[in-house]
Amino acid sequence: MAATDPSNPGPIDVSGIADPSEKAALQADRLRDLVGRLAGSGNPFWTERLTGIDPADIGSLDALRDLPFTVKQDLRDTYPTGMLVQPLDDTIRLHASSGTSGKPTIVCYSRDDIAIWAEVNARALALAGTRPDDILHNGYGYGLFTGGLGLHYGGERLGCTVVPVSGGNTALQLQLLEDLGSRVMSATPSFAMLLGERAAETGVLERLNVEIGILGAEPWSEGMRQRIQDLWGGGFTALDIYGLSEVIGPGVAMEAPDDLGVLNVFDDHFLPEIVDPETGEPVPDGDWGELVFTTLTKTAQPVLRYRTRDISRIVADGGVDGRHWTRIARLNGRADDMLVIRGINVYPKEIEAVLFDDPDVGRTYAIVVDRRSTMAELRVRAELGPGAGDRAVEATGRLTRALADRIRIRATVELVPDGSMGRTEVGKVKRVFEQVDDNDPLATGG
Ligand code: DLL
Repeated sequence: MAATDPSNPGPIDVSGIADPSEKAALQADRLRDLVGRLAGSGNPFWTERLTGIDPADIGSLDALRDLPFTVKQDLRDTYPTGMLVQPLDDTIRLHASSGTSGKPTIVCYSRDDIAIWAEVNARALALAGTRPDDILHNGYGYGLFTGGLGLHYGGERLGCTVVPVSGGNTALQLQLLEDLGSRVMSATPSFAMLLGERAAETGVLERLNVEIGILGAEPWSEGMRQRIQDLWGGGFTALDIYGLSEVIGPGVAMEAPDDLGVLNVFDDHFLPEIVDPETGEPVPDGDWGELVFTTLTKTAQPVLRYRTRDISRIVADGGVDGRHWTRIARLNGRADDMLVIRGINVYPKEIEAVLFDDPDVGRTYAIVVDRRSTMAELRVRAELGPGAGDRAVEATGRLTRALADRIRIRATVELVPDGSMGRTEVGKVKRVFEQVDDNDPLATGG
C-alpha cells in the first residue's frame, strides 16, 4: 500500500465495500499476501509458527480458521522487536503499552503503516461527523500510548486543525476549548466526564461549543454515555472508538451517531472474527465471544488472528443504508477482567451497568475485591449524584438488591458525596482494586 501524497490525500471512505463477494475476495487476497509476507520474512517466530502452511493454498476466507492465533504472550516472548517482519531501519515509529506486569509490549510502524493508521482514524472521525474545517481537541495522552498520536494523524489526514493538548491540565484544556470553540473532542470517557464536571463547576460549560466526543480506550457502559451527555448538555453526542496497540492503536472500529451501540470495523484493513474465549473455536454468528483480528495490510509488525481478550459479537441486523463495514457490538468487557468471587464469575461492566442504571448514582465508582479472608468480599463505592445526598439510605438498599439480582452476590454498597472520589487526569481510569491487607486501596481518593 503506497503512502498517500500529502498534498493530495484523496477522499476518506466512510462506506466500505458494498458487494459482499467483492469484499471477501479482497480480504482473501490480502490474507494470502500477508501470510506470504510473514512466511517469507525470515523471522524465526513466523517461520516456526507457519510451518506446513503454504500461502498459495489460501483461496478464500475459509482458510482463516486453519491459521495459527497470535496472543499477547507472543509479543512478550519476542520482546522487544522480535515480531518485526521488516528491518527496524524501515520503521519510522514505535509505541508501547504497559501491561499490568512485566515488560511493555512494543509495536513498530513502517511509513505505510502510519499512512494506514492515519486513514482509519480519519474515517473514524468522519463517521462521527467530524469535518475538515473542524478544530479537533485531542485529549488522549501523547507518548508511548497510541491514543494521542493515532487521533492526531487521523485528524490531520481529514484536514482538521488538531490541538495536541494530551491529558491532564484541565484548566488549560477548558480555556483552549472555549477560546478556539472546538466542536470535536477526543479523550477517554472518564476524562471527558472530568472535563465536563470542571467546566460545569467553573461556569465555562455554557460557553463551550463541543458537539462530538470521540471516546474510547476504556470500557464504558450506556449509563456512562448518558451521564457524559447529560453533563455536557443537549447538543453533545458521545461516540465510541475502539482499538488496541497490537493491531494498530485507535481506529480499528468506530461508532456512528446514526447507528448507536455498534462499532464499524474497518474490515479492509482489520479482519475480525469472534471465537470462543476458552476453545478458540468460531462461535455461531451473532453469539458473544472473543474478538480476534488479522491485520491485512500492515507491513512492519502485522498480526495473524490476534486474540484481543475483548468480548463482542457480530451484529448482522440493522445498519445504515450505504454503509457496509462489519458491525460488532460495543465491547462487553474483557475475558481477563472477570472477577471470581466466592466461585461466582462477575464482570466489572455488569456492576457498572447496575450502578449507572440508578438515577441517584453520580459519575464515578470503584470496586474493591477484599481478599483478606478466604471468602472474598465485594465492596462497591460510588458517588451520589448531585442533589441525591438525602436519598443515600434508600439508594444503598436498592443498589444492594439490584446487584444481588444481577450478579448473584451480596456486595457492600457505600455511597459517598458527589465529587468526593478521586478522578483520573492522565491515562486509563482504574476501577477495580484488590484489598489484601488493612490498608484501604481507595484511601488515596480512588
Ligand atoms: O487503548 C487504543 C485506543 C486509544 C483506543 C484511544 C481508543 C482510543 P491499548 O492501550 O493497547 O490501546 O489498549 C487496548 O483497551 O484491548 C480494550 O480492552 C480497551 N479498549 C480500547 N478501546 C475500547 C473501547 C488503546 N472503545 C485495550 N471500549 C483493548 C472498551 C476499549 N474497551
